[in-house]
Amino acid sequence: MHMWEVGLQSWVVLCIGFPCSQQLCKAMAEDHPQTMVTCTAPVNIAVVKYWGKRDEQLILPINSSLSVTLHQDQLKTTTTAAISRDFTEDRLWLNGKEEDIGHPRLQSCLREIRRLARKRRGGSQSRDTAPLSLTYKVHVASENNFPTAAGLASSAAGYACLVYTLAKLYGIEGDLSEVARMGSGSACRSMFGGFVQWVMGEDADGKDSVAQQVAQETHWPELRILILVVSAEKKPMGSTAGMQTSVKTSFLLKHRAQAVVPERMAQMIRHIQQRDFEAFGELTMKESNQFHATCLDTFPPIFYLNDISKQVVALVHRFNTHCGKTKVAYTFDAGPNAVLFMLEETVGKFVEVVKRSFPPENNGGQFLKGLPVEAATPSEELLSAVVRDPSPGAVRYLLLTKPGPGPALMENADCHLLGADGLLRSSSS
Ligand code: 2P0
Repeated sequence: MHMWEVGLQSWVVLCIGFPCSQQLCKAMAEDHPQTMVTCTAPVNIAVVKYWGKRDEQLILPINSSLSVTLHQDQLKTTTTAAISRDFTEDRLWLNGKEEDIGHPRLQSCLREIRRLARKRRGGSQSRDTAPLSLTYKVHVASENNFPTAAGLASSAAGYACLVYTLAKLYGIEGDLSEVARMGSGSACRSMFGGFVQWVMGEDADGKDSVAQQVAQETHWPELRILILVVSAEKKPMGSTAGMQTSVKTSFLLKHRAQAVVPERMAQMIRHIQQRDFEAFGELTMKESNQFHATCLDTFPPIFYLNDISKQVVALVHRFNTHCGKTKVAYTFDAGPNAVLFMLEETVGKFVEVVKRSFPPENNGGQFLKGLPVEAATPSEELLSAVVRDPSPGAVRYLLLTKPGPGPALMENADCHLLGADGLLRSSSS
C-alpha cells in the first residue's frame, strides 16, 4: 500500500467552496506572488489487468493493460497546487490532513515535473527575475468526491491529478502519463478519458511505457458501469506488495504476461472499437478471473475476492445464462468490490435482481448512488431463475456511472482547496 492510499483512509468528503472567478488565479498581493491551480482527475477500471513490475523504481509493468475511465461526476480526485516565494518547504494535505511529502513516489513525480519545467524554460530562469521561480516551494492539497473507505482505486486518480495539476502550475504541456506512472502504475491510464491502453514498452528508461487513448468517452454511449460496494471486514493486501510476491512466485503470472495478454490486448481493442458488448464482456470476465487465478498461484496465496464477490460472480452468470447471452460482465481488482459492465437497457432490470439478492439493510444510507436508474420490473420467471438465498446487507451500496473524460483544469468552478495564504482551507472558513 502506498502513502496515497494510507493518507486517504480516514477521509471524509468535503467540497470546500472558495469564491474565485478563475481557478488559475494569481494572488496579487504585492509581496505575496503566488500561483494556484486546481484540477480534477478520474478513476479507471482495468479490463485487461496490470499486475507485476519489471522495474520497481520506474514502475514498468510486465504486460500492457487496458482500462475504462470512469465519469468524474461520480468519482474524482480534486487537487490544488500553489507556488510562492513565501513558502519555506514543500507541503501536502490529503483529505484535510497534512502528510509527509517525502514519500519516494511523490518525490519522483515532483522531481520529474520540475525537471520538465526547467527544460521547458531552457534552464535560464534566474531567481531574481522569475516571478514564479522553480526554486519556490510548492503546497498541494488533494481530496476525493467519494469515500475512500469504499476501497475504490484512489491512488490512480490521486497521482494522475497531482501530476496534471503540477504540470498546469508549471506550464508543462504534452503527454504526462510517463510521469503519472512513476507515482502509481495504474495512474498513467487516468491521464486520458474513455478507453485507454498502457503500452508496456521495451526501453529500460521507461520512455515508451506510456498510456494512449484507444477510444473517446463518447464512443460507446450506452455503456454503463455499476459498482457494487460490498461489506468487507478488513482491508486486503495492497497492490504494490501483492504484485511483488506474484512476480517472485507465480509461474502463471509469467505465462499470462508472455503468452496471454498480448493477444488479449488486441482482442479487447477490437471489441471496444466494434462496440461488441458480448465479446467485450466475456473477455473482461476472463481477464478478471485470470488475474485472481494468478493471485491464488502466488505463494503464499493472495485472496482479494470474498464470499460476496463470489456470489456476485455466480449471480452474473445465472443472469447471462437466463438471457441466453452476455448482458452483464464483472471485474474485480485488489479488493472484494464488484465492477459490472452492462448496456443502459439492462441496468434497471439488473439493479432489481441485485436488490433482491442483496437486500439493502435499513441503515439510513442511500442504496443507489450515481446516475439515476430507470425503474424496471423483472419477470417472475427471471427472478426465480436468478435470485438465490438472499444475503441482506452484504452489498452496502450501488454506484452507477459511465465512461468519462480525462483530467481537467477547473476554469470556473470555485473549489481551491488552499487559501490565499497557501494553507489548507478549513471547511468552516
Ligand atoms: C489494474 N490493479 O490494472 C490492476 C488490477 C489492481 C488489479 O493497477 O504499485 O495501485 O502503484 O503501480 O497501480 C493496482 O496497482 O500499483 C492496479 P502500483 P497500482 O488496475
